[in-house]
Amino acid sequence: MKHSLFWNSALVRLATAVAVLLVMCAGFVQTATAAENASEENVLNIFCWSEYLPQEALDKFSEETGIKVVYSTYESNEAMYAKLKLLDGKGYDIVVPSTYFIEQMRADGLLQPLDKSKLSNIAKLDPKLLDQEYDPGNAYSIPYMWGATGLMVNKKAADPAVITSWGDLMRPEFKGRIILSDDVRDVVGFALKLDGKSMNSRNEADIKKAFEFLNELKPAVRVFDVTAAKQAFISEEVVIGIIWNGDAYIAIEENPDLAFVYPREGAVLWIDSFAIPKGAEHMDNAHKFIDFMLRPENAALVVEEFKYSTPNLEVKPYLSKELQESRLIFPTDEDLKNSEVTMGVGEAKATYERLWEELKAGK
Ligand code: N2P
Repeated sequence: MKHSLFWNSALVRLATAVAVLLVMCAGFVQTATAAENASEENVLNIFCWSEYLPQEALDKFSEETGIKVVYSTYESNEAMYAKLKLLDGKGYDIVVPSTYFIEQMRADGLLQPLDKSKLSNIAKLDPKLLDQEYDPGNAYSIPYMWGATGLMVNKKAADPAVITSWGDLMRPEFKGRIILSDDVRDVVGFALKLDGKSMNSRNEADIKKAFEFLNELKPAVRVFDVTAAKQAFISEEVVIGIIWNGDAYIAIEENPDLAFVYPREGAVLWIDSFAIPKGAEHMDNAHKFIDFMLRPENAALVVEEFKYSTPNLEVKPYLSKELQESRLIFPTDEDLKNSEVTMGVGEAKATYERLWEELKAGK
């Protein structure tokens, strides 16, 4: 009896100790989860083009809000889209697709609608860039930056005054020293423009004809890589080709023999917008960030660093006179005559892609 009493009380003590331990553990686990949640709430995962978000702006955002920014980059819409598809829209809180990819991602259900009540600075954006066919009412996207894909030429190879057309790429003196973009719509876009067609043509015959021109041009092309264009022009590895206006500005600063041309048939324009993937876990932070970047003084940081055009109408006073007057950053209507923004091409997309693969493979 004594014996069993002893054991009973020992058991009770053990059970109590275990219970206390369990409660402590539970408390610990609970605190850990709470801490994790709190830190999760203070994170923002951004997936954006490389060289497109100034570190200064990200630091300023983190300082102001206490939200830690994790910034991953991509080099093309296609790369961003493939990753988002694979992750089923999870893993990122902000992405920055161009027009026709917003349309595609909306159709795929990869984006979620924005809460405009949290975006007080939309009113600062140029209405001309809002409410476009790829996202009526901007339900899913807010323009971040826009720009032009045009021609750059090295004065040592040709007088920029005589280079006025996409067709000038065919001049024999440029053979083997041409850079083109690795973006199908940029490249076919200019070939369509050269033929007097819309760069958003869905007409099979138009598209085929544009590819015939590109197949003829291809032997003269040294490389297809728009991200590498800035460096390739600065180092004079290439003397003519496709470049984005912001990269062109920076390249000219480094190598004054370079000049940018808005081709007379029209440049290929793009608008890149903030959007929130459907699986985003930090919706509030994402809205805070978009609204932060829409503030003119923050949008100005982007123009200062990357020299692209901004949809924000209140940015100019924050920029130096030189930037304000740059036709690379703020093209005139004349510069953009005949230019078009890349839009979705519906079913014709398959034709573009098939002929692009064939062009690249040299068929
Ligand atoms: C800058 C990216 C420019 C975006 N590196 C072109 N759509």
